[in-house]
Order: sequence, then C-alpha cells, then structure tokens
Amino acid sequence: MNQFRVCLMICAIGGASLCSGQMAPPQLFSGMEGYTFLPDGTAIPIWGYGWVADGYITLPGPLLEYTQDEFVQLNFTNPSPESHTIHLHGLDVDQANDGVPATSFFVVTGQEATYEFTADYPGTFLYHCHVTTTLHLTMGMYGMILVNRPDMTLFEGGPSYAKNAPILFSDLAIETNVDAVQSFPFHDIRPDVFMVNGVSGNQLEQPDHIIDFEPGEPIALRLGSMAYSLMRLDFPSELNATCYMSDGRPLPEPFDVEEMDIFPGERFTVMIEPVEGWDGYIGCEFWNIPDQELDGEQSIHVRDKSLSVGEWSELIAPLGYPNPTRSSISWNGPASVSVFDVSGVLVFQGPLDQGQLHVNGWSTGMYTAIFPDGNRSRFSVIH
Ligand SMILES: [Cu+2]
Repeated sequence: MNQFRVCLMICAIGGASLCSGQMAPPQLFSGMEGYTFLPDGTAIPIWGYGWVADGYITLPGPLLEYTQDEFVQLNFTNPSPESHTIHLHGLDVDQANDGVPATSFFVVTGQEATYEFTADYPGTFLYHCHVTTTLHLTMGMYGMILVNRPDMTLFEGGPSYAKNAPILFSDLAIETNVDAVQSFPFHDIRPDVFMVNGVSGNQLEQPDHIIDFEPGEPIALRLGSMAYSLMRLDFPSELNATCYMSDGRPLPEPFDVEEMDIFPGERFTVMIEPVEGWDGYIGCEFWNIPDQELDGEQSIHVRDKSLSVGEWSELIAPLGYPNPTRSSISWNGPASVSVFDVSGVLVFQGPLDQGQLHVNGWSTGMYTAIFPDGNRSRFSVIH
C-alpha cells in the first residue's frame, strides 16, 4: 500500500514514464520524537521507525513484507539526533548487512543507508535497532518482517492460507520511555505496558485489531516477540490451531497447539481454521522471566466475519476542515491531538480549542494529526 502511494506521488510529479510497473522503493526513517497512546489516552514518548512517505513513526514499526527469493534493498535514513541501525533478526543476511554496529555500521545522524539481502526463506522474522539495544528496544525501535510465497503456501509443500495475521508482542516501562537517559541490563527491566501490535486493553477491540475469519479459510498467525516478558498463549480448541513453523523454518512435524510459550526474539507461524460462527479470544499472558511472575494479560479477539458487518464505518479517521487551511482546522469529535510535520517532528500536542487547531504562523506543508484513539488524519497548511 505504501509502495502504491509512493508511485502515485511520482506519477503526479514526474509523469507516466516512472510508473510503467517499476515502483520507487519506499524508505524507512528513524525518529526519536514519537508518541504512542495508552487506552486511557495518556501519551507515552517513543522512538521508532516509520515510512518517509508517511512522515511519522509507529509502534511497532511498519510491517515489512517481501516475496521469497526477492532481492531486497531496504532503504533507511536517520534524521534523528542519535545513531541507529536495522538488525534483521533471523534473516540469513551477510555480516555487513545485519545491522549489528560493531560488525557492520552505524547509521549516524543525517546519513542514509541501504541494507541488502535475498529473502531466501519464507517465514516470520523481526527487525530492531541494535544500538544500545535494551534502551532503543524499550523505546520502540522494532517491527516484523514477513517473507511470503506467491502461491500463498507457508513453505514449499506446506499448507495454503487465505491471509496473514501479523501479531507482534512487546512491552515497555513507562519510566524509561518518559526519561530515556540510560540503558538497563536485560533482566532489570520491569515493563508496565504489555502490548499486542503496539496496543493494549480495549484498544485491541478496535476493528483493525480484531482477526475476522471466513469459515473454511485458514489464517496464518505470524507470531513474534520483542517483549522482555515470556509470552504464554492460550488457543481455545475451536480455533483448530496448528503450529507449522518456528524461527523462520518449517517444523519437521506440525503439532496441534493449545498453549504456547514464546521467548524474547522467537517467532512461530500458527495456522488457525476456527469453527463457523466462533467469537472468542486468544489469551496472552506476559510473565516476568527472572521473577516468574505474571505481570500482564491481553486478549486477541478472533471472530467470524459475518458477525462484524457495519463496524468499519466508525473507524474512518476524522477529516479536518477546511483542508488545506491558512489559519485553523477543525475536527468533529476528538478533544486533543498530536501533530507531526513531514520529518516526523512533533510540532503540537494538546487539547483542541473547541475542536479547532490554530495554525497561524506554521510553515507551509503537510502535517499528520494523531488522535488519542490512534486514528490519523493528514492536512496541509498554506499561506
Ligand atoms: Cu536506535
């Protein structure tokens, strides 16, 4: 989708010649001035990755999807004040491209780099920054990578699936994110926010976080953990869950799964084919590893698609008006907003003035508004 957007922009600017099937590769950037929102609306500072074309970072970073045997050129730029890298966790890349700074390279402030590799093996992988790793991880610098096969089988000779459901577990310690001054030994980190795809609690009931299934169409759950916690998952028997892959390789024998442990950095591919009409949850427990204590729980909603009709209309991000604007822009509904410019820098955060955001004196350009419910809306300021 992002590739498509980049192509559209090039079409608009440069005419038809660049768009004859060849799309400009999208570029990731790293930022250190982002926010994620807790279910109660509290904004927590994050560092992370985002698409340059979007102009903001996300938690987790963008899902990177490739096709088996594709030669990947992952373009990366770092406008942020510190060095970062992209470590391609579990992918069989050469040492120069694996993002461990001591053995490959740092991407320092203002620098661009391209990581190159061939996506030899289909499966579920992760990426994260490898600079002062525990701190940069805790701050949010991670994402998931999928290597798919064009025939929608998990691996050669493996089972077919109808769609992927990427599920990335992570956690963070609010104290660290609010005051990101030091790195901790791995075992000293006591997270207090426990997340599935960057959200928690009732945020997981937003339609884009619910896994809707069509009866008879298997879904490939792409499970990966960037959490400090040990994940313990509970799959109700109605899901008919079978584990086929571990750490980006097929298992010698698939096995039916009702309970599964996932340690930090591990990945599993589990196929589900839920019974018709089912509506329930995959339970996710976050266990502190040194103390062996249950620190948090989340629930992933899985539901027969026929039960979800009509919900999507509520999800559409609010459109601001007028857009473009010279002096102010209004939204119906939200009480507060965070606004980022095209380089991902936070330019405003706070309550709206009777639904209005005043932009007198702002630079001409494109901005992204992020609301407490996570919805995003773009607008332009002109003078
Ligand atoms: Cu970093």
